[in-house]
Amino acid sequence: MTIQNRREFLKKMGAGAAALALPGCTSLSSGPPAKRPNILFIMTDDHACQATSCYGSRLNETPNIDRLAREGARFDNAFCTNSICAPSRAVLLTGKYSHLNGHINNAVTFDGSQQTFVKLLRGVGYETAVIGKWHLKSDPTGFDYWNILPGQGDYYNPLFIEMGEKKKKSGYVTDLITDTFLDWLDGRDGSKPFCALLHHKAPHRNWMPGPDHLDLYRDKDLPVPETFFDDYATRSGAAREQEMRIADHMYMAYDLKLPPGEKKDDETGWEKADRRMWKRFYGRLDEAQKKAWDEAYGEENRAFREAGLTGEDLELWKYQRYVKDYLRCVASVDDNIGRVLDALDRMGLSDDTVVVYTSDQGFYLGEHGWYDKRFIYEESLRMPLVVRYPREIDPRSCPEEMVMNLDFAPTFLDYAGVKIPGDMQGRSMRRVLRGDEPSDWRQAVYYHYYEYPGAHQVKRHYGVRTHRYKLIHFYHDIDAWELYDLKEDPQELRNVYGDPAYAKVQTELEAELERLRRLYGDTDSNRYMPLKIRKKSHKALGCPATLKHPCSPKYKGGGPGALTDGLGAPEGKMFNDDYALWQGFEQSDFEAVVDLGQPRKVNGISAGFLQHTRDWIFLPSEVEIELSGDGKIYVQAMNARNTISMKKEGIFKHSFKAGMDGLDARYVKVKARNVGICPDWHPGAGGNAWLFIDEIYVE
Ligand code: SGN
Ligand code: CA
Repeated sequence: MTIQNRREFLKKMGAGAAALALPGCTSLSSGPPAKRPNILFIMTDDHACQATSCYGSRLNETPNIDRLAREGARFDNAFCTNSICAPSRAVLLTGKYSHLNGHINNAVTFDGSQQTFVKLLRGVGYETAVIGKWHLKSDPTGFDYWNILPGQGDYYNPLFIEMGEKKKKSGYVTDLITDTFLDWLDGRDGSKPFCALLHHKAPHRNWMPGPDHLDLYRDKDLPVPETFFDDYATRSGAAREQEMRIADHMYMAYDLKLPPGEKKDDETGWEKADRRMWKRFYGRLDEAQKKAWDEAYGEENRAFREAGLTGEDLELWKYQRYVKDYLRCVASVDDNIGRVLDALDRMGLSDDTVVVYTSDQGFYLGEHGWYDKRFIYEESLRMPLVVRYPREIDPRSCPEEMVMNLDFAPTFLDYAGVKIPGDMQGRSMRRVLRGDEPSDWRQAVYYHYYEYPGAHQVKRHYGVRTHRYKLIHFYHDIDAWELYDLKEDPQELRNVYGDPAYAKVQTELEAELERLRRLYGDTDSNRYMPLKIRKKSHKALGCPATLKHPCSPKYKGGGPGALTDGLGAPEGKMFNDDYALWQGFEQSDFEAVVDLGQPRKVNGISAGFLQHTRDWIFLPSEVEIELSGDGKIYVQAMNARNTISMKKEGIFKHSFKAGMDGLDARYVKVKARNVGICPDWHPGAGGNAWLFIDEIYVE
């Protein structure tokens, strides 16, 4: 009897037969199976369905992920609750939405003391491990073994942190993570079931292909998405004001692998940052790796420089370079999944292991002209999700239910026979996976994204998606609604919010959105709002500041003008708004001249600096203030070495007070020395230290 027949046979027998165990088969009853399965949770970072062949990719082949789908189930309606890395990871561990697990964006630190499914599994005798990308800032808790990349990690010769100990490994990150997992799998004593999180960095930005895939797609062009030249005509301002366009927001070297030319005097801040990042990333390659890299890109780069492309041709060139590199990273992921599946076969573990393949969210591969994620639109909301467990899941099944990353934790607990805690907000997918569709399964998913202001400037929004429609509310410094009919308009090009033809649908969705916000306890919209800051008046308010070294485009805090806009980050709440107010300097010093416009009486000068060492941000080692009447000859007014401990966190001001009468000056120069590299006691020891400055006040 094939599995399919067996299932049908049992169905025909009715509910009573559900507990019947056929000879040689596992019982299909609910509750713990005779043997608790192993759980292998493979997750990549930013892998879109559009780049997975079992999801009908037009771009590439992923034979090993396809194999999992063929031997198990493929979900076509799997969604994340907040389309960004660290929040997605926090959701999967806790089974709770971001507003409850506290991890609303990439800037905060995960509270590792809270309940996770991993801890619960460990409590009932599972051996637990996490290997690869972690990105939650605090050390992993609840794992017998952990070996993670610090932060985002590096593609080549990356640093790992194994149970608190730093180790640099030679090679390519996707291969190395897999090697580490296979070693761990081999070394287990085998008496306990295992739960392993195998989490890849790839194919995250900056999409550096591994040595085995550098030449893939070299001589062919890939199809361009139909929406590549989207003009966002019917959308709200959110789609126009983002900073994630392939055409406009990519670095030529760091992202597009065109080595910077000779240093020019009139380089923009953006170009300088690109040069620095390129040096850092390409600089990690050893000589042999560099040789292979240069051979792979050299000819194409030469041709590009000769061609002098502009306009749409240039945009399309960028698209091809970006997508090919992305897919090369995916190819390595797929090969390595093949290695893992072979190992499970070899070790006789395939039948007793629930293997999940997913990504922390989706990604844009040129759709709407974009890269990155964050929006509730389909490409970034959807995750690839395939699950194989031969004892319970039919080969080639395709459940249509809407599932979420919120459901992982309850699902794994269910497989292990552990009671699902009442405060977990997801639902076990186990019955859905057995083809036994619960009649009360959800008909809508709720979504909430927070990281604004922040990288890529995607506005804060929440929304609801049903099988057919999607309603979105963008808020904070915008108040705009969008409504899409996914059946008539699967590419979401026609916002029908306010269209009388959709009045009824709109009303129903508004009610559903409200219902879900209540259901999940997300009704307090102000809870995670960035602070409204009171503007403080001072003599340099609105005066131009000229920077000697450009700030990092990652933390540009509104640009140099923001140094004198009267808005300073207030103490206490500076961490949960993605440092939007701060200007960051990676390894470089800070030096700015503020022109007061005319000679003025200066009574005091101060500048605010941040120390948040978890994010490698340190106070400057030294601050100097100089004054000048003509902008040529400067006189030192203050020179102070920092005396505050590096282990103390917070905002600290360096100030200088003039005598009773004040001093006459038109130009104020503030210099701050970056500590340079993270000190020895720090997890990032030897890595680039950051200096963060906020307002320069002149009284
Ligand atoms: C980095 C990337 C962004 C990316 C975020 C978040 N910039 O900041 O492009 O959106 O990570 O990604 S980079 O210049 O550093 O590459 S996430 O996967 O961690 O959420
Ligand atoms: Ca991601």
